[in-house]
This record gives sequence, structure tokens and C-alpha cells, in this order.
Amino acid sequence: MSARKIIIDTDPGQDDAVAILLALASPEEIEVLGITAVAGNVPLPLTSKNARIVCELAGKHDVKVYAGCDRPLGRDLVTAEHVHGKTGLDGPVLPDPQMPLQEQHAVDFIIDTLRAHEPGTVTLCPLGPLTNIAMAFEKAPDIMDRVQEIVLMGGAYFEVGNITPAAEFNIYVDPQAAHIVFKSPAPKVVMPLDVTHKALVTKPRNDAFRALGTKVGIAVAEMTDFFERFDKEKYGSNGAPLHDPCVTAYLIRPELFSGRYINVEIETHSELTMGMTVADWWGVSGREANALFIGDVDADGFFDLLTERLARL
Ligand SMILES: [Ca+2]
Repeated sequence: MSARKIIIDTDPGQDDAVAILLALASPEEIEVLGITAVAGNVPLPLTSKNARIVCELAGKHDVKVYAGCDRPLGRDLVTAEHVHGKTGLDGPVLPDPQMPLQEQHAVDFIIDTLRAHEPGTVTLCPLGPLTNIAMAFEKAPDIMDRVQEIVLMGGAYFEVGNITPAAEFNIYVDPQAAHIVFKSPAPKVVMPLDVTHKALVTKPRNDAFRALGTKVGIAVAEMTDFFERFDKEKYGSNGAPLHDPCVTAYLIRPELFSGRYINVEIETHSELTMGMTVADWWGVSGREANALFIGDVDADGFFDLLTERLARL
């Protein structure tokens, strides 16, 4: 089997960083065509910088990184420095990137890449608000049918919300964009909080990262140390959830995950429940299924995979 071609659309974010590292460490399964940055956890100048910091941490200076949309389609940007710190990558001390940002806009890169490849051979991996993807679909509707699959982190059903009582952060930041993406014909796999909250970095798991003794292993341990503080205060859990790496792990070992093929709609009208993923887990709506909504993960298998792959960098 040849490596799956992907574009990572991201707002790093410590967990985005781990997701990117996992992809870059897995060339047999994943070929990263490019990384597109979007405003989300922190503003665009920081996410586009952080994406390059992560590539350089991985020793992959030749990965192309593009800056995309600096704000949601129709709302003011909401960020999450309270979780990720001022830089978005708080925790380890990492050098400023030397590799340049590409000149092309991320949205145009997404469009051109999908048009340049055979239909059904490029997968989109959104790890942040869906602004770049929605903009590309609006600007070039022909590309929607060319997408192999969209594997995204966002939404929740059983866990409901993390930025509001009703909404998960990525979907909440740009619900209009999420609506466009969920209405698109592209096949979708969704990693909601329901599954990411089962991928907890417990102390033994973080110790395993640190014990790699490499620059990457230690940096990952320091990143999770940082945002664990927030999650422990908030959830009182055994460790921080590693949201975004569920996306890249799914590309490598889909058998670690299970879910249901269901209808998912995005609330875009009510301020009270804005950005809610109305996921028909119980099949009561009669609406057509449009997404594989993941509910469970073999967490030990997931962390074994992560540790094994991060060791390669
Ligand atoms: Ca993210």
C-alpha cells in the first residue's frame, strides 16, 4: 500500500504539534503534501509560525507550510490561550523557525493540490476551525468531489462542549465553515471529544515520551505537562486529552478506533447553542448519514503507536 497523501490544516496548539509529529514520523503510511495554518487556538501569525517550529523540531525543514484565513467566515475570532498559553506552544523552549512560510495562500494551495491530483487521492486533515477548508469549497466547488476523505478533529455528542456548554472549540470558532464542510459530499470521519477524552496522557504515558530521551520526546512531554495543568483543573481527570493526534493515528491504525456512521448537523443560528454538533448517534432523526462519528479508541494501542513513532524523529 502506498502512503496516503494528506494536507494537514491546523492551528498549533500542543496537541496539533503531536499530531503533525506523528504524521511526519510515519512516511510509510502518510505523505504530507503540505501544512496549512488557520487562526484558532491562537491568531494566524502564531499558528503559521508554530507549524514551522514543529516541522523543524521533527527535522523536516522541507515541508511546505502555508498561511490561510486569519478569522472565521462570519464571526469574530475566539482563541484559547487559556489552554495553550500565549504562544500556543507553551511548555518547551523551541527556537524560532528558519524555514520560510510559502507565499501562496493556504486556500489556493488546497484548491490547486486537489485539482492537480487524481480524484480520490488526497485526504484533508483539519485539526482546527474549518475556515480554510470551507473557503476552498466555496471558492472552488469542483474540488469537493475530488477529496478522498476529510478526517477531522471537532465536535462532541456525549461530551457535549468544552468552550461553551453546547459546543466543542473547533466547531464553535467557525460554525458557518463547519456547516459548509458537513454539507459537502466529501466522505468524513470525525474525532469528537467523545473519543479524544479517552486518549488521556496519564503520567506513565507522558513518562514514556520523556524516556525517549530525544529532543522530540522531551518537547512532547513538556507540551503535555503544560496543557495538562489546565485540563486537570477543569476536568479533574487523570491527564490531558490528546485531541488532534487521534486524526493522524486513525490514518495509520484505523482499527484502533470505532464509531457509527450517522447524520451530523451544525447549529449556526442559536447563540445559546452556536456551533453544537447535532450528532444523531441514536438514529432518531431520519436524516441521511454523512459522517463516521468516532466514539471509542484503544487508548493503550494509541499511545504505544505514538511513542513508537515519536522515537523515530
Ligand atoms: Ca487544533
